Amino acid sequence: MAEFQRSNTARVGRQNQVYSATTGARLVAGCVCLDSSKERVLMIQSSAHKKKWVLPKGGVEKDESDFKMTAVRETWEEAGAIGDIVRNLGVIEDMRPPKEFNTDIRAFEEATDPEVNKRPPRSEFHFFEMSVRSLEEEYPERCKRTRKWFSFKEAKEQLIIAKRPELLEALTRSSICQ
Ligand code: 5FA
Repeated sequence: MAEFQRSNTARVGRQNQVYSATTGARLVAGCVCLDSSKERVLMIQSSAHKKKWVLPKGGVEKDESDFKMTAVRETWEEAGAIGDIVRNLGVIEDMRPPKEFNTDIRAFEEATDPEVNKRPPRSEFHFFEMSVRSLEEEYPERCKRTRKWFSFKEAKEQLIIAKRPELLEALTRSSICQ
């Protein structure tokens, strides 16, 4: 990949968001950022829910040619982290029922009609493992949220509290010491 051009500003809005041509899922990419000892992962506060800690990630935009590019950009914008992508952690789908079904999610889950159960994913997450080389002090979202290192156990607890199974799956697929 060509050297990433780090911007001073974060991209905002959904007007350039890319969706899967086959399922309509929102395409998202991000990084599991590990320190050199692989004992700690870098997390950021969710901007929508400040008490929740999540992994840096965000939507693929129209001018981006691969998921890795998006993952590296989002990690820079949201966490100010620079490093090497050392592993592709694969795809994780967000299979939560669509919002219209939140009145009776169990009925939806238990539906016997195979057409009902074939619901498309809402989002498709493409995660990469980054070995962090440096954390910059100046980065686009430094005033929007904070970042913090967590052990595997602490990160797992936070992702369970935040109800983010897709992010916990990405963390578990990484080579963090458990
Ligand atoms: N979201 C919430 N829970 C989810 C789950 N279990 N599975 C999949 N998606 C889930 O919120 C970001 C988005 O994640 C929201 O649209 C929410 O519906 C969805 P967040 O992860 O709490 O992070 P954030 O509030 O910091 O969000 P942003 O960084 O502003 O937005 P994005 O992560 O979408 O990135 P982008 O705007 O830079 O493209």
